[in-house]
Amino acid sequence: MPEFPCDKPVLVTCGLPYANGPAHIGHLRTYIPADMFVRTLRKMRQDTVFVCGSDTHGTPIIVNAEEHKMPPAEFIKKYHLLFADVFKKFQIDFNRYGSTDDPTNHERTRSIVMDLQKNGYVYPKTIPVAYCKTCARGLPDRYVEGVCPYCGQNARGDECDIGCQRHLEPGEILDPRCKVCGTKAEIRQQEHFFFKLSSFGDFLQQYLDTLHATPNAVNYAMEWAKELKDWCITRNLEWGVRYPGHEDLVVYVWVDAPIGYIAFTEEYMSSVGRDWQSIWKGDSRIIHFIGGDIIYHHCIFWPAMLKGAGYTLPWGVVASGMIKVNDKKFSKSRGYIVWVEDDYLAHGFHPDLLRYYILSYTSHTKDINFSWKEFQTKINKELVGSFGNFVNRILTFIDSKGIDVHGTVDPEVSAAIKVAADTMTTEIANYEFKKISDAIITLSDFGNTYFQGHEPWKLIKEDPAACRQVLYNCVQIVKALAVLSEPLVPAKAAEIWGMLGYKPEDLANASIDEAFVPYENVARPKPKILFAKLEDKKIAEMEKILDQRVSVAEAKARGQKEAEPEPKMEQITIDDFGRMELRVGRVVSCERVKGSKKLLKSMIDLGEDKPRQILSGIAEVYTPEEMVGKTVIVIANLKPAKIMGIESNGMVLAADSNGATLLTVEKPSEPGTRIH
Ligand code: B3M
Ligand code: ZN
Repeated sequence: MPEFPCDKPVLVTCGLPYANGPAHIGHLRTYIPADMFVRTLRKMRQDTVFVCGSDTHGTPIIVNAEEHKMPPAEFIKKYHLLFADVFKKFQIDFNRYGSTDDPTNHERTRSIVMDLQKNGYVYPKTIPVAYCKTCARGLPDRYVEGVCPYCGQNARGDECDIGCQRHLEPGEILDPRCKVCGTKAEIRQQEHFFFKLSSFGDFLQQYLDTLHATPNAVNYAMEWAKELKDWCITRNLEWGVRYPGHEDLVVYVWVDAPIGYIAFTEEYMSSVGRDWQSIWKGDSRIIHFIGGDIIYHHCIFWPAMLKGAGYTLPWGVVASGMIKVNDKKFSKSRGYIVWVEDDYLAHGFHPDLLRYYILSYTSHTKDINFSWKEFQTKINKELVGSFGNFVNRILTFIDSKGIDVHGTVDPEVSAAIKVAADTMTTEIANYEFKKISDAIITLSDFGNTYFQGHEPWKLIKEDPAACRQVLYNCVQIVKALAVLSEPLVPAKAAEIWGMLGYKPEDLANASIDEAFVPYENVARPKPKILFAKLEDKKIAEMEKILDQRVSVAEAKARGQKEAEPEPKMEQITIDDFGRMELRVGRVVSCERVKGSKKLLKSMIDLGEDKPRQILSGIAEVYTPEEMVGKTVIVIANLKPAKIMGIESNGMVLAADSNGATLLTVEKPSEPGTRIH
């Protein structure tokens, strides 16, 4: 049984962008595929609702609004409108693009919190929270920076964003400092409210088994579901949704943000006279499209919260890979970023080109690299060279030669169209957008070969009837291409529809079957070029902009380093050093730690009766295979520690350059040799 269409309503949502800065192409990595998914389901006559909105609460917003000297309400409005506008330009067509500050969301959030309280899933507890004396305020979440207790990387107060991606609870972060002024944070005791996440372990293990998720999402979540801690759901902030009964607190942003999905559904459904409960309390399929960095929130917190409050659970979670720029990790501060408005649209690039690039680059869960050169090559070869070339060739030929477009469709041509249509209907349920876009280009390649092989420019003189027949088949392929490519490149597909003599705005409502309905000859306007070639000069200009941004960022980073005084080095005595047992070790075996991108688990021979198990955060620099046999230096008398529930007995030393390089000895030494 194919998964779609089904007789239940489908709700598709996209991770909510924080309304705290302009859109960059990293954002589109999630929204464009979700939009293609929705358009395809609708072509399959699946009842589908599509919502999203701005995430307007939490410290990321407040910190930024403060920096811009704007009240948060004004600040979020500005970026909310910007995002809504970008989505419109890219034809990412939400039924509702709301805001988590909408009254509907305040109400829904408070109601869910009260449901959780009523069902016994919330309790108060006094906990240590960070406080900054200099700024005279509490330091929730992103107001505090420090060290991740799990992987040792620099982390934000509520998440280990660079390291292991874990959610961090208030009070968990080590060495907390105030983000605004750098002061070491003071710890104070305060009453907060906790959600009993730990009681959902068995439920989540079972639930994750049935979830229709991309493998990247389930695999991580399965590991995390084994070690659940209760979750602090209140914060001392002014801005946010007031916590019911304790109006001096607001709920944590990761409570009211996903509840936005429900609120936006309510807003849309009531605007069209439908009942939102058919989706959130009834038998439906809720599918969340998210970035690969918010899996924890969507596969752990969110289903537990919905379960606890008695709402329908998500049916699917689709987590995308990331975008790199020039093969470097996307980074605003290092200049590896492409802004949607300023870099892309303002320079006259058509939104559909980027839609195509993102959808066809690689499978949805893998990382995409964006470089202007690759963009140019891909667009020129596939969209200009195959797809656009075919459409324009056919429409220009029939127009200039005055061909009367009548005939029958060859079985060979129907079969080629069917392959593309079938790929679409089967692969959409596997979230394989690239396979679908490839099938569309295969169809235009087929069309080009068909046209070329039948040499209609010769037939027109020798056998006009045969020529007409060939062109009829070609026009049928053009029609099918318009129908099938609408979810991929909606604006360009509508242009084709117009060139075929139909109303462009009608295309979105055409079902997949329309690709097989024989073309009926109607009056057509003069064909226009569908895709123009991207010229070298233009691409070179764009590369220059990016390169300059990176150089400026590098210069800034260098300047900052020079300006920062070297931290004062604390002096120790030889006895202090002597307390440390440094020994030579040899790596006997090594493997990755499941659920962590950073950690390797090594068994290291230290000349003792059995090798020691030691974890190190070097998996991004060393593979397990290359670790085996290496001679390393180990602190042998470090207190054992548990990281991700795995014991580590010692520490392997590495220099902190360029993502870590291991220390070793200059001449061969036996495992266990002491270092003085
Ligand atoms: N606003 C953005 C992020 O962390 C965050 C998503 C909320 S989804 C409910 O990617
Ligand atoms: Zn971490």
